[in-house]
Amino acid sequence: MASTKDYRLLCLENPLLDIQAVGDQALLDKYGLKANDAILAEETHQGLFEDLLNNYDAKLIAGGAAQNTARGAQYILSPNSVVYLGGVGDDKYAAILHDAVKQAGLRVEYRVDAKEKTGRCGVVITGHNRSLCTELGAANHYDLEHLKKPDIWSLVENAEVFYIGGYHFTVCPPAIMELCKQAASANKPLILSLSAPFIPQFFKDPLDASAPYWDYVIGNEAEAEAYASSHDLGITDLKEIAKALANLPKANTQRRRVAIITHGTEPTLVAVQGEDEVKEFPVHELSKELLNDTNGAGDAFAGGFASGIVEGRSLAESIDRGQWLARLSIQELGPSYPFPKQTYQA
Ligand code: 26A
Repeated sequence: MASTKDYRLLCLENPLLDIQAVGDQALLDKYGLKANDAILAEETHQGLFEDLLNNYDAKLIAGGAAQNTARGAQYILSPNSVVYLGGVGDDKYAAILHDAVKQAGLRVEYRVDAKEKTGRCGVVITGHNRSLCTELGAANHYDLEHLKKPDIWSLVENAEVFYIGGYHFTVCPPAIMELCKQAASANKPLILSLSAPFIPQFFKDPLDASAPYWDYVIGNEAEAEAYASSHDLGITDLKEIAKALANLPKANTQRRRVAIITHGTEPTLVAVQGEDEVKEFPVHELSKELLNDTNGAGDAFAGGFASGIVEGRSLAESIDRGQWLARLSIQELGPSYPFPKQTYQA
């Protein structure tokens, strides 16, 4: 096994297997899904997974938002740079995840639950939209005990940068807070993704408890808007929301917070704590014929961005890496990256 010192970026969230297919409005309607959304599965969604597999030519693809990000960062960084934590079951879906991360050179430390099944995410693609419906399964049983095991905790202590997928607020906020406090006390950067509109809407309290510890906060336009409305900011302009996020109170005052809002094919917005100007970074264009699907585009952006932060690159280059990796990922099926590998050039 490689030495724990090698892992520069440590990521935490929910490992899932994506069951992804191209669907149609009728399928969305049948399960009451919105074309572009991410939700937790309820009783009424139970049939979706079988439906996708039996009637829609679904593919099984490694997913879990921050696991996609971790694979993405590892895609750019030198070998043995990224480690990912989360919970899985002891089943064939976990085996598929193990294969995928092995190919990606990502080290994972899964908490294996003997009783629960590996989580799955039904992905319905309609045009440029993707609807995500997740049954967390074993991912929902990640716990502080796993994080605090001496061999895992030493990975935490040796990491240089932390990445937390906001979806994990539905699972284990205490584990998130441990990483937050560790980052601040060691003056290491922590990156948080808002992940989905329902996180600021319905997991506001644990999200807010972690806010002082965000060095970088990343969200898309829908997540930013959900944050603004659930926090009664009274603003809808994305640049103003970016500024508000950047200027929230901060625990570690040695680093100024940066808020990043992605916006599909519109420019990425970047606000820095204490600065008036919100910068715009145009995305890397992709012709329509080359687009495969957008599932995982945001995760890929975060992976490229995190790779820049790990390597101490400028904010502009880190954003550029994010846009570069997102552009590559949307040409693949699901949240994947092309092999043979392409090399980022600043
Ligand atoms: C808690 N929830 C709902 C989730 C997710 C999730 N990853 C972690 N937790 N819901 C969807 N995903 C993942 O998001 C990726 C696309 O951004 C899917 O597995 C998909 O790969």
